[in-house]
Amino acid sequence: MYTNQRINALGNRKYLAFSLVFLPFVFWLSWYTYSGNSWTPSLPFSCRFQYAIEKREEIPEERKYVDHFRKDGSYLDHLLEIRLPRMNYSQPETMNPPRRDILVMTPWFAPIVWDGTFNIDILNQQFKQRNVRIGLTVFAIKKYVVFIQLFLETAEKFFMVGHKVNYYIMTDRPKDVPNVTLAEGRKVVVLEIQSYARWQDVSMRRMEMISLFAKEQFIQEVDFLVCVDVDMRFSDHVGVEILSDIFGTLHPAFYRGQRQQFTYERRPASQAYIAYIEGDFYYAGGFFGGTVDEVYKLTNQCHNAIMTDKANSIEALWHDESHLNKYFLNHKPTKILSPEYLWDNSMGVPEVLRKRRFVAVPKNHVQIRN
Ligand code: UD2
Repeated sequence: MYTNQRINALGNRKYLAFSLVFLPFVFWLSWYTYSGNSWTPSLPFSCRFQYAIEKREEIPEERKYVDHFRKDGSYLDHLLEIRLPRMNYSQPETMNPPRRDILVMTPWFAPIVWDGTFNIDILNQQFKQRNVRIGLTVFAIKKYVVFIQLFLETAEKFFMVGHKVNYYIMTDRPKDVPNVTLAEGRKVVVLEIQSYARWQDVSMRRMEMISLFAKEQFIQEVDFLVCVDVDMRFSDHVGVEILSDIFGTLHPAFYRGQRQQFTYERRPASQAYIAYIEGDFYYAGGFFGGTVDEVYKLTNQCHNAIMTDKANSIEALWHDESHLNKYFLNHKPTKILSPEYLWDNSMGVPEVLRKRRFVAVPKNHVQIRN
């Protein structure tokens, strides 16, 4: 009897222990699901997921939910219903292309962006629905800080107007970055970096810096990166029509040229070497971009090639620009910007150029680089 009571009591205690420890554990397990490095609640997931998609820029930690469920097919079940509103615009005509004077498509079906080839209202709607965030990286080392003010002021007028923009200003002189009034949803992020004695190294190290910050910071903060020279001003619309996985820009001095005339690196000893029988276009070092992933791949690969050249005591003819051209030979850009997006007024204004959107600020090279 005593024994039986003990057994019953023991049984009751076991049952109590089971209820107190095991049941909450089972409940906890069903509540949580493993996500990457962290435990995340799964029950309220669909609400959080929608919320994460809609508000992700306000609560960056929510991105991990989105990223986790993208890996899994259930993401497709949770997609928001996205459709364009009714819009009024002229019909695209199959037999009447808007431009006949220029190439608008590469042989690998990448569009070449010229004025008249796109409808910005449709594109703005599409990118707004994606709540796109754009990072504009620009380097202002040593005396080049003098260009920041005009660059930012004109960017506020013409660059990605109505969209979210982070201006990433990489400089060795953070105190010299001027205060410029910015529209809502846009901010300046000053990143202090080291300077190099030679201007060639300043130019080439941009690849290293962009790849480092892409991995550490940009990937958390923006969807696309646009990487440009600072000694420039925006003088007409530059918007979401430029965005694509990976894009480059036709250099203003070579967009009409034959590949043999391009100033590619021609010495086989360099990683940037391109033979005379190769090459599609000559791309400018001063304007490229894409998704953060793709820009990371590009800049990381170009930086490694620059370092290999350095170890072999060779420096490509046009520095980072030569390596960029080599990269684009092997990894074709998914969109190409016409020279409207990088022009130098000292080259005049050919008829084909209906707009000059981003133009070089005249400078004394020796004075400013010294
Ligand atoms: C020309 C071309 C550019 C590229 C480059 C080759 C045009 C409009 N531009 O630009 O596309 O072919 O030559 O290198 O045709 N920088 C500093 N501090 C320095 C030096 C450079 O911050 O002391 C940065 C800055 O962001 C500048 C960029 O590096 O915009 C390139 O500068 P650059 O003066 O070498 O290039 P630039 O204007 O002659």
